[in-house]
Amino acid sequence: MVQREMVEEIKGWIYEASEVIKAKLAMPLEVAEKENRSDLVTNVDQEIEAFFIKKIRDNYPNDQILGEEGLGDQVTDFKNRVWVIDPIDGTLNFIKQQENFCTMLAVYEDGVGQLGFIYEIMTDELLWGSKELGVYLNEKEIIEVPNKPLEEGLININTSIFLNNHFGMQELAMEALAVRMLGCAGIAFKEVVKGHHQAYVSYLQPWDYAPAKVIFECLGLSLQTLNGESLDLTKKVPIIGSTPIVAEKITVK
Ligand code: 2AM
Ligand code: CA
Ligand code: CA
Ligand code: CA
Repeated sequence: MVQREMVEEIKGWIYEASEVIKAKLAMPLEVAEKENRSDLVTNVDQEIEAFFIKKIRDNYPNDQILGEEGLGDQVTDFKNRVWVIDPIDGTLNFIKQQENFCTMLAVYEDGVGQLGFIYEIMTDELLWGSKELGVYLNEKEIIEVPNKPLEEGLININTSIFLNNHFGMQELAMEALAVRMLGCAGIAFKEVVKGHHQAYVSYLQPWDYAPAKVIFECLGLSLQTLNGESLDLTKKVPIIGSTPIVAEKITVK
């Protein structure tokens, strides 16, 4: 199938899911802890992951699915087509703020990113990228992102990395005009693409960065681990997404 048709189909699923999510915000959430007290999951995370999995299984029955909440497949290799789902990115914000969260989906073929979607539901802002069609913010094409240094802008750093000064990030942060902590990887990557932030640093799982990887590759933005390993979508890694000029300055410790 050509990417244009897949993009329209996936956009339809995302908008349908977002209506469910908005409706669920009016109801009490069931919240459970995962690894620690700030790592939470709700019934909505699970229901939305199940929603996307059904759509994919109905339309692409031979494909593998990697989903954060574990309702998909045990994906051990990225052969053929693999879908990556983060049903609610920024679950803590979803629970505490009812905003600043997004839903994310990516499509890879033989390990190569083809399509990536980051949808911030409450602002109705869909950032999507296609290897064939380019990158769009809703209907507007993004041709290039200004290659600005940290000194001229903002950096978004994961709370734990910043507070514990992992990788010397407090020193790096001092070079920026200010630090932001949005609590949502998808929105953080979107801010870099919009040119509002020059960098985003966090520990992330494959579903947290799979769509951004497609979009950043299309735009020539930099997305790499902080210790120089390539992003292979198999494990949790410390990551920096940034303008190329910022990436050049990051020396790995
Ligand atoms: P999530 O809400 O989908 O879990 C919060 O700083 C950002 O980091 C969110 O995008 C969150 O995604 C992601 N994240 C990755 N691993 C996390 C973890 N163990 N605990 C909380 N957030 C995590
Ligand atoms: Ca989570
Ligand atoms: Ca996430
Ligand atoms: Ca999630």
